[in-house]
Amino acid sequence: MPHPTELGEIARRIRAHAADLGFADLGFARGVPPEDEAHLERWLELGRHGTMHYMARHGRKRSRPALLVPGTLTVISVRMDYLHQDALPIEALLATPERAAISRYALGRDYHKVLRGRLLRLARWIAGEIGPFGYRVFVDSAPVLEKALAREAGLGWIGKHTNLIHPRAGSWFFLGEIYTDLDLPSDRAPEPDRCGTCTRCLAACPTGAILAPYELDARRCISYLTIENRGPIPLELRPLLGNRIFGCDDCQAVCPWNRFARKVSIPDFAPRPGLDGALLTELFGWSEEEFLRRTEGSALRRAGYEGFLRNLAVALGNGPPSPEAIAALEARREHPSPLVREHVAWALARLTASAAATPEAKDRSADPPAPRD
Ligand code: B12
Ligand code: SF4
Ligand code: SF4
Repeated sequence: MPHPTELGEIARRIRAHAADLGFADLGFARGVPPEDEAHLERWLELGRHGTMHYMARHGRKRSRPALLVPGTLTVISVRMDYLHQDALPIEALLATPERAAISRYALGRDYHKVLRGRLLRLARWIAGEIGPFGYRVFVDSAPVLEKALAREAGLGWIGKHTNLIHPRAGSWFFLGEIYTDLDLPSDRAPEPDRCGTCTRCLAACPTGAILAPYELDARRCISYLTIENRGPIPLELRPLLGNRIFGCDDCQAVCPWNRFARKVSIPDFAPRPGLDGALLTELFGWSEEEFLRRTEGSALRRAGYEGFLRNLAVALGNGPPSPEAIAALEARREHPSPLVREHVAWALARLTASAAATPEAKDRSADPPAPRD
């Protein structure tokens, strides 16, 4: 173990090497204050985690690093920007309802793999510099309170939409950590909360999932509904999803601090060919084999093939009642999965109703239009 006076210099060099590995920032945290633990526990008690049972499974290991990895003294927290220069603006996709709006973070290679590989390289480099030390690397892979740790490490503040924001870099970034038994100095104070009187994210959320500033009900969040949720999407929320088939970016897209976000050219985060701006009907035509092949090493895998079709059915049902959309849904009417069949039936009923309600249809038929749900 190095002498304490050497540790400040080591911390400086770790930060410099992290930048060489592509991390946008790095800081050191000892743990999180008791308020975060209390908020987490209240959130769980209120059931706001829905079916994400892994959020409740590990007790206080999530809020106390040394309970998860005994001997942990310092958490090295990193962030990595992901908004790729080649990605289409999400606003443009939301304005074209026949196309799929995929959350910008999921267009390239799975971030867990990208960050984990680089964090391991960073940890091995540190060991090469100072000798063996105890460490574990995490990227959303264990009970870790990543945002609160990053805030304590000086990487930003948790905004009213509950994502971490940096005043000069916005919020389009991922977080990762190295839990270490090194006694590294916290060399930065946490960033102050700069949300001020702004409430844009609360107003922009399509499903009203941000119940109050800093309070997210995951059960209403489109990210949860389209990725984590394995069951049906609640009927009353389906029309609100629009064409968002995997995750949602709305609360971040309206955040004024994202004016300062830098776009990246990291090849791992470049959109996969044919994915960004793809037609819903095209994606809905993928076989399971094609889904598995096209989503190899991608975060999109997490929804599973059934979940992917479920989400696409909802998006098609929310889109224009074109012959192509109706034909694509008809082709999946007898899908072996009851989950997919039910969402397809919902979408077809909706499209048929809206086709009947268009002025052209009214001209063609004397029948009253079918009611919309
Ligand atoms: C569960 C989870 C989700 C859930 C729940 C989100 C949530 N806010 O908790 C769902 C599936 C909805 C989700 C969605 C998304 N996620 Co997510 N998710 C996680 C995960 C695994 C745990 C988050 C967690 O601890 N939640 C627990 C609750 C209690 O946390 P919280 O609501 O933020 O509350 C904290 C504070 O806000 C505060 N607090 C709570 N209540 C109150 C009340 C008051 C009054 C106050 C003052 C404070 C306060 O205390 C709590 C503890 O610190 C982390 C990875 C990890 N291991 O940390 C990624 C993570 C948070 N997700 C991430 C991302 C990118 C997303 C999405 C943007 C993806 C997308 N585009 O679809 C969305 C954003 C949705 C949103 N507005 O938050 C990134 C965020 C990066 C960043 N810049 O912050 C993370 C860190 C993954 C990573 N390694 O990069 N996610
Ligand atoms: S990700 Fe979308 S649904 Fe979830 S809180 Fe943000 S705006 Fe709302
Ligand atoms: S949109 Fe406004 S309130 Fe929401 S996180 Fe950004 S600055 Fe804070």
